[in-house]
Amino acid sequence: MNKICYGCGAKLQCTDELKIGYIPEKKINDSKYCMRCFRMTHYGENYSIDTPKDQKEIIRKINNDSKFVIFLVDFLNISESVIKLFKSIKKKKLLLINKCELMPKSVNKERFVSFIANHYSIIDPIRLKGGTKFHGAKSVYNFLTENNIKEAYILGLSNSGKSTLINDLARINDSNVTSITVSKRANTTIDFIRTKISNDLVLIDSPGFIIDDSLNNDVTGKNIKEYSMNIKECETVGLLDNKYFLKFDGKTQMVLYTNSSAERIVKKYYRAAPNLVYTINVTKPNTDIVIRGIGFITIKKCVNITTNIDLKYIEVRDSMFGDKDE
Ligand SMILES: Nc1nc2c(ncn2[C@@H]2O[C@H](COP(=O)(O)OP(=O)(O)OP(=O)(O)O)[C@@H](O)[C@H]2O)c(=O)[nH]1
Ligand SMILES: [Mg+2]
Repeated sequence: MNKICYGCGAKLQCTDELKIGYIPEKKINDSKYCMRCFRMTHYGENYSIDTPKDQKEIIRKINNDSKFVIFLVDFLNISESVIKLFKSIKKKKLLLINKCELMPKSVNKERFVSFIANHYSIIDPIRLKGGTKFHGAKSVYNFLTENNIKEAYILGLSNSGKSTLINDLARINDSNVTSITVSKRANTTIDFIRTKISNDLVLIDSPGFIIDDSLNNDVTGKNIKEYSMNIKECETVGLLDNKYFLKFDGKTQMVLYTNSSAERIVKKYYRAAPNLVYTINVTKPNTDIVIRGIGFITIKKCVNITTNIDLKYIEVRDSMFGDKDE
């Protein structure tokens, strides 16, 4: 049998219910989806598989091909590790920053794009996407037609919105292709899925990348939100059910951008917070502390922070949103 699930790209099989692509034998002739995609779409069941396609193999395949690449990352997850992955693609490519409708309204989009280009030394085009109508996919369609791109891989981080983009572009083009499965979970798409959007456009969906050096690999999330807090001297912020702490030695304002649930973020004063062995010195006002896997925190004032988060998960950069109060 050589049928492929339209929802996730896995090869359909009727022998092992616990493996990807399973479909009961009696359904094989009239269903386009595997059981997992069917359940995700119809019952909102949400389960990931833990055997994603090898990331190096994906990059190798793309680099041996001549097609254009659209690389998606949502603004929450921009980090050195992700940009390194983006740069490992040696093809003509676009960095597409997604879910931008959730950025603070005051962010100057042009300044933001030039900051990303300069800070991460990116020479490829960068575009922002997000919105209420088709999640802002029309701008991507315009980019593809303006640049005469007829075939492209859609690559990027898991949960960044790759499959959603293809479904949206199909709807914009009134195409009646079968929808690809989308979900809030990691690794929804299992294998490459080729979709003919129109006579002039073919897009290839791909399994999402998971960043290795991430503190929290559960990319499942609510939508990205910001939490603003005024911090007093020696106050401590607990993250992810008080598993991680940040203790501030001075007064500042901080804004946390994350897709973890609000109830998992608490602010408390600890006389002696446990094992805060790492130090981050914020030497410039408006600095971002990126905690890969959680999001990032903009710190408004110079302050020293002690934490139990290993610094290998942390990146310090100028605030990518700039001084919004300017
Ligand atoms: N706010 C917002 N959410 C979006 C946007 N695009 C996609 N999403 C949401 O992001 C989540 C992940 O979307 P998918 O399209 O399944 O992501 P993916 O990149 O294909 O994920 P994998 O298949 O796991 O690699 C879903 O909950 C989408 O509704 C957007 O522009 N804005
Ligand atoms: Mg997908």
